[in-house]
Amino acid sequence: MDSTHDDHGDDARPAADGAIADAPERGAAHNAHTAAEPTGDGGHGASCCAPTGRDAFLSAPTPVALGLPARDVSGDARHLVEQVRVPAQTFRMGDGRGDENRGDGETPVHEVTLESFGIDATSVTNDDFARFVDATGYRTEAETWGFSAVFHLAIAAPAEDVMGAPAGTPWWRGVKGADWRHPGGRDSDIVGLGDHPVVHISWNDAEAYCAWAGRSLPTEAQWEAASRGGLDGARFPWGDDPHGDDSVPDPTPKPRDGTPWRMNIWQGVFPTENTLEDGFLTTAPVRSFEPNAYGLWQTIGNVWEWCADWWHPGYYGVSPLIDPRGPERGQVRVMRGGSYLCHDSYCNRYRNAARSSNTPDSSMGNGGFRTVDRRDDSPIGAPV
Ligand SMILES: [Ca+2]
Ligand SMILES: [Ca+2]
Ligand SMILES: [Cu+2]
Repeated sequence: MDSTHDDHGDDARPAADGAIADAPERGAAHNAHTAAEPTGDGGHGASCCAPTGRDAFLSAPTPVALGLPARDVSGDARHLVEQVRVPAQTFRMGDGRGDENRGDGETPVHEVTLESFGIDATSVTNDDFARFVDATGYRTEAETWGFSAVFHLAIAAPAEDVMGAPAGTPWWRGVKGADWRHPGGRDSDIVGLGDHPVVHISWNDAEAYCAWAGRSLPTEAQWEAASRGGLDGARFPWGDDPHGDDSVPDPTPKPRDGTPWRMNIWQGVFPTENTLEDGFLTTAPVRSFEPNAYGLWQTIGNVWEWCADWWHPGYYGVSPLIDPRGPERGQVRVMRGGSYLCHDSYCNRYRNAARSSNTPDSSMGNGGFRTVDRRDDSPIGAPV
């Protein structure tokens, strides 16, 4: 195993994309990274709505082998999530409104050209993920590590299962026994939640699903183009108003204060009092609210969605104009869209342009994914 490390010399950063079979190295690399330079909680993204890495909960994590899919073959009818088509386009990527959280790297706004691609209309659900696990016996990283991150009001576990809270984000707990089948801990289950997004899914878990399903995680550019739904520069998939769209009649039932919400985020006083104006404390069924003009549901809010790319705050300044795929190396992977925990007072990352990230082995109760048509490795326009 360690021979695979030679290519990287003393460079402790994880291997480049696609090294799904390289679990032992990645685990070691993760530990090296977090020991040498903890991601911290002040500078960027992951601190408010998502815990930052497993080491936030564990001072001395035990490296463990990942469970890998029993089979790695292209899917036939395995991946049953409805597909929508994003047309070929050149769009303006990034935040042009000054909404950015400092350090997230949402600027500069830059034009990006993409070919057409198919993408999941919804995030992958518990029912979808169960088909994968039934077929492969795959064990998620939350199961392998024995714990995952749960929002304090969503814990359903005896006190002895609840680990500490990371500094700076006291609303997160590591909960032993929390995983995709037990989103709040051992006293919870997913009965009746088959159409909710699967959560407690690490980037590595999502990649394993993709390998089985013959799919890929979206690149960050694909995700943003899909979420924008063709609306140039808009803050949200439907426009700029978090409560609706000025130009389109809104069929969403009115919540009790008369203000319709178009997404599942947090209303009230974060992190203690959720007024549930949008109807949901944690996850909502994937077809809640209204889809955007391309037919995508809930890119914004509900659950964070992993992207294929490594994250770097300076990437937009150097990224290629055509089909950008992220930095070649990195330590954290991009997450997009925000979650049911996003609230103005702590995190306004429930926007098309917003960026966050986490280590590839991190999992949490508000983290899931959706997939796109499998990518080949040749850049658009390259000779075939
Ligand atoms: Ca909510
Ligand atoms: Ca989402
Ligand atoms: Cu947030």
